[in-house]
Amino acid sequence: MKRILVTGAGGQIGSWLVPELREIYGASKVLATDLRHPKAELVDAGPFQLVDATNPKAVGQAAMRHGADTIFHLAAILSAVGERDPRVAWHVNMTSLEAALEVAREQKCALFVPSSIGAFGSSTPKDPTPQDTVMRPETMYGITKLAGELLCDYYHAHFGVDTRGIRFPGIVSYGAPPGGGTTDWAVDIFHKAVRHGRYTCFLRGDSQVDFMYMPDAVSAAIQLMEADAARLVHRNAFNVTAMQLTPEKLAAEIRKHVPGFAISYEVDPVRQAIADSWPRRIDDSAARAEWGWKPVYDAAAMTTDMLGHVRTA
Ligand code: NAD
Ligand code: AKB
Repeated sequence: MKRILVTGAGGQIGSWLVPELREIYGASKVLATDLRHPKAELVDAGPFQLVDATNPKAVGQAAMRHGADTIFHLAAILSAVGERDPRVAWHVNMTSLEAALEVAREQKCALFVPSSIGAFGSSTPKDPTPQDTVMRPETMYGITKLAGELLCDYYHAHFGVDTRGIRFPGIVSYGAPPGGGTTDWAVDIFHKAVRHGRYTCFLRGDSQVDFMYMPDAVSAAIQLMEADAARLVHRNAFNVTAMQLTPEKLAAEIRKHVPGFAISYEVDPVRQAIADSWPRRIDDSAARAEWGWKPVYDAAAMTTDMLGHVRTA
């Protein structure tokens, strides 16, 4: 990777990934793009351009002018927002992906596309969830993620595009807030613990899915794009995980630092149904074997770090 374009750069992942890419490859080499103006830090620290990722011409021109050889395509609508307006989710997620794939094909760019644990559905084995298994997602978000994985495989097989992807679990971070997913509770809980000493969760206390801390998610994306292509069997997309959390379990971890922290529950049936349809523990042995995936943060280390940052924000 020498010259990089990032779509959806102002979101939860992009606001971490762009600074890390700029640190490694040089600030001027990483063009951040988004539909909206992101925080000043991202714009001041390197090139930024307003680009609608669903517009292939706009993405193509931005990539051409920047001389991009690699694209990180992050623009998307997430699971909970996607269920509120499924047609918009389909349009944004699929049109923008097709644009990124076509630009990658025409301009010979490598392409990173994040998938999600949302690409699995109720009929998938839940614990453990194998790398290769039944995939019948029930949300529009999940349908776009699975279709996206297949489209990326197609562009690799038929057009030789170097597509690579990760099925991210829920990601916990401070800074830019999450964009409307089912796993957002695991970020919000830290802010409410620090500010109010209590949190009302929209999922049941025993709802378990996979998670990771943002520094691990960013490292994973960069490590996969730097991996030796000859070692990659799966490409689109790799299971990765760092920890399994429930609201009860994370609340207990937070209570070690915030004595008396209280959690209560007001279950949202839509997001509960989504969480219930997702894996409880994914098997990430293919990522470990094919490109050396290994997380740094477990629940205890993440909780200590998150609370330190949220307290000083
Ligand atoms: P986010 O919602 O925080 O950010 C998405 C960004 O895309 C926003 O800045 C938004 O302005 C931008 N965007 C939306 N429509 C656009 C368009 N038409 N053109 C240009 N930009 C547009 O999402 P995120 O959490 O940063 O997720 C990035 C990617 O990672 C998505 O594909 C998401 O599905 C995937 N992912 C995220 C998580 C997670 O927990 N954050 C987990 C699994 C997968
Ligand atoms: C969401 O909840 O939609 C995302 C995801 C796991 O894909 N955080």
